[in-house]
Amino acid sequence: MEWIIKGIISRVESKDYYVLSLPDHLEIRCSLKGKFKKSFNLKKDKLYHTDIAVVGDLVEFELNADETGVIKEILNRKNYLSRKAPRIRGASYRGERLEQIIAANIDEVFIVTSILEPAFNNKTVDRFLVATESSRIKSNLIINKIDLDPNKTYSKWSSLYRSIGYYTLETSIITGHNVDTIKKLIRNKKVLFWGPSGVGKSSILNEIYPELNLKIASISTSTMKGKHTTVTSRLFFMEDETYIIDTPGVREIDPYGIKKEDLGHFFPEFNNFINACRFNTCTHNHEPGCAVLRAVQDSLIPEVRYESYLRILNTIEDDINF
Ligand SMILES: Nc1nc2c(ncn2[C@@H]2O[C@H](COP(=O)(O)OP(=O)(O)O)[C@@H](O)[C@H]2O)c(=O)[nH]1
Ligand SMILES: [Mg+2]
Ligand SMILES: [Zn+2]
Repeated sequence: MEWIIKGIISRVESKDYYVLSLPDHLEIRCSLKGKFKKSFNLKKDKLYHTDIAVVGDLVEFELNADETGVIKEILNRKNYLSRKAPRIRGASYRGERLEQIIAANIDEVFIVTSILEPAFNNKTVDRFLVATESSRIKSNLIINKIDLDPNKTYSKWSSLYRSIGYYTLETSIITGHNVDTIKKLIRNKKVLFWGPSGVGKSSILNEIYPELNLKIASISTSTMKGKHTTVTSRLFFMEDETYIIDTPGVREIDPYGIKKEDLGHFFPEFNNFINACRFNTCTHNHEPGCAVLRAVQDSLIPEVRYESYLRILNTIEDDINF
């Protein structure tokens, strides 16, 4: 049969099975054509990432007689978001860590945090921001649960991130504060909600689109396998051109594939100074003539951001270089 149709991967069940979203909220379960697995295995020794096809991928598939499908092509990705694969046995090659792709073809990422329960952690936020910056995906920040913070300690953080240039929203699903603003912002975009677990990602999404009812969505899926332990993201088609990717909570992320001398570029407020450093390989860590360091001393770069920078710098391993 030569009937090629396009769909978007909305869920990865395993390396062999993918659920595709089609217009009109149709879903179809697909396997992957053998050629992908063959080339994946062939390249295993040189492989840098853990995924063949990911949530958000646009694919072409052929329909089988039993209403399942076979993915024949994975179309080029406009972009993708990734992190270092968690340190688990089998996920590393010669001790180096592989790249785990979270999702592809994203217009904007919303990094969701809460001011309390769990407490706001700017170091964690900065790691997420470095990951989105290095993927060149526009990111916004949501500080949720402001109803728990009558003294408005969150405003210190929102001002900080706004001063850097990040669009930052303070929200609460208890008072409904700014929930409509998010809804307007994500209209006709492909957006991904990312952040630590328990901060309210799914709650906010349910508030914006009650029909989403994330729990019901997971119960109605064709297989229940791994329902409670799933570590994959899920894509939902909403109105018009809007789609949303909800991700499972992650405690910490390590940005992938960043060289020490490039890290500064993923702190946008450093960019005005980096070119003035004496050495073009400056890592802005006590090198003489470092303009970034001087800017920190002159309070032109926020000290807390520079502390985050140093901490990430010190944890960068020697990744595989391309
Ligand atoms: N007080 C308060 N609790 C919230 C708010 N948003 C979410 N929660 C609660 O935080 C918990 C975790 O929410 P959930 O959406 O599962 O977080 P996720 O892991 O980021 O998806 C739930 O008990 C929610 O009821 C909020 O704005 N204020
Ligand atoms: Mg959730
Ligand atoms: Zn420097």
